[in-house]
Amino acid sequence: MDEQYPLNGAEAYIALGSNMGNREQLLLAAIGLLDAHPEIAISKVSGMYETDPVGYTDQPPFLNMALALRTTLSPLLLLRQLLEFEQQLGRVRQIRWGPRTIDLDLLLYDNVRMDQEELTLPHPRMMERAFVLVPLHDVLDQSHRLQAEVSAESKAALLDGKEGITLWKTINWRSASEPFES
Ligand code: X6L
Ligand code: MG
Ligand code: MG
Repeated sequence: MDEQYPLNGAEAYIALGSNMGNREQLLLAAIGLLDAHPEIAISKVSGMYETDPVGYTDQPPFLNMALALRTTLSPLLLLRQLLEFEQQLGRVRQIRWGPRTIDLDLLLYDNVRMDQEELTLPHPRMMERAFVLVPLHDVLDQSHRLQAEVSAESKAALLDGKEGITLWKTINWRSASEPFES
């Protein structure tokens, strides 16, 4: 049997960003690595948004996305796996807030709150970043406790246009665990 068992475990949300190299291919490669992991199952994939750089603005525009996934990894093990995937996809940390091939940020993990040197949950700055909230809104569960806030903030950001966020493309993504059509 090549079919995977359904993966229960925790619900986590990940933000992805790329502004070096073939941004779209890098985002797709990151999704592929995540989906191939035996303890991670992707449940939803956002649109791909092109976004003006924030923080350090003298760099190329980003493509940003978000994913909803289920995982049996703990928060810290999931974070370390994300950092390992960044390395596999050629991430080299040079300038703080500078260009990167791929950035994989853990935003939310169930309702876990933690504040450790290695990891803070929820992500401490996610609600201030439209390039995170707009894609997150695409994948956030309807019944999530942050749904109203994320929805309001992301709609405002898209409408006023000041945030420099535009939908770049929508991808057709299917989980490896879904059956193929015959
Ligand atoms: C004042 C000072 C205001 C710093 C904002 C915001 C710093 C965001 C860093 C900030 C400040 C960040 C991305 C990005 C970065 C991304 C887009 C960061 C880390 N990552 N811009 N800038 N997308 N559009 O993924 O998020 S650097
Ligand atoms: Mg980031
Ligand atoms: Mg990061």
